[in-house]
Amino acid sequence: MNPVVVRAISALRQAVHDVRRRGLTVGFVPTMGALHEGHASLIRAARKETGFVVVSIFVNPTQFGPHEDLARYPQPFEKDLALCAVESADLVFAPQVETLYPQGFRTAVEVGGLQDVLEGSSRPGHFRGVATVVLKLFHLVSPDHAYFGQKDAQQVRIIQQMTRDLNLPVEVRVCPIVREADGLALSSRNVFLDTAQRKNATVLYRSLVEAQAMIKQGERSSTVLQRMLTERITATPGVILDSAAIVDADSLQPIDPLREQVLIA
Ligand code: PAJ
Repeated sequence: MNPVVVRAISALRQAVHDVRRRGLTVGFVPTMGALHEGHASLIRAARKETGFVVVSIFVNPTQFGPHEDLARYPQPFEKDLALCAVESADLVFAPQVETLYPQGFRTAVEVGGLQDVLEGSSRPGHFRGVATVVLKLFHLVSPDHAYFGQKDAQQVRIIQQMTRDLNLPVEVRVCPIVREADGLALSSRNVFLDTAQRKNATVLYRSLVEAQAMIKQGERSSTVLQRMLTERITATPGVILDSAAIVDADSLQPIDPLREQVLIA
């Protein structure tokens, strides 16, 4: 069955209110559309665990920098709806920009310490935009569970921190990364890659797997691992490395030697 498509806040609130009165739990999958199998896996996880599944499709302008790809971010809305229908989502919330950010909007959520490192250091303001829109969406949808992909590990960490710090009554569920057969993580932006770039992009997965294997064999030096990652990635034609970092999975701070749970980003 096709999901109900809702654009207005009042209609969304009414719909969620109605299903809650029927005793159903609400699962929420926030997205920016251009949906693929990675998003589908989150919708399936929500479908399994909750009685009413809401997917939001909103290309959030506040998380894009001035020189980023906001204007050309893919928006195949009808195709997205078809995927939501196949995965049996109940409601698609697709607001206009002015609905979430009316004239005079001023408030932002900052998750200090976690938002400015790793991807945040090359994309200033990105995670402020993410945290702000996710908080708004949590308030609007008021889900019991919200589903995020481990692919965006820093995003997950920031949302978890925000949820805890602000006592949000939402359980954040983290779902595994869905990859292509050759290891490239599915991403809405992969359509921007030409054939050669698409092939070269697999260096990311290959070098992560190699680092993981080195750790399993006992390597504990972050410096050694980082050197391997940097060499592998910069040696690949057409690839420009922003940063290769090994950080504590909780604080996202560099860690050397490795201990407890680490994140290779
Ligand atoms: P978007 O990039 O559309 O991703 C929506 C969700 O799908 C995120 O939780 C992301 O981690 C997950 N996802 C994307 N590719 C995946 C893959 N290959 N495997 C598993 N999960 C995957 O992330 C955003 O949108 C935005 O920042 C958002 C949270 C919606 C706020 O605007």
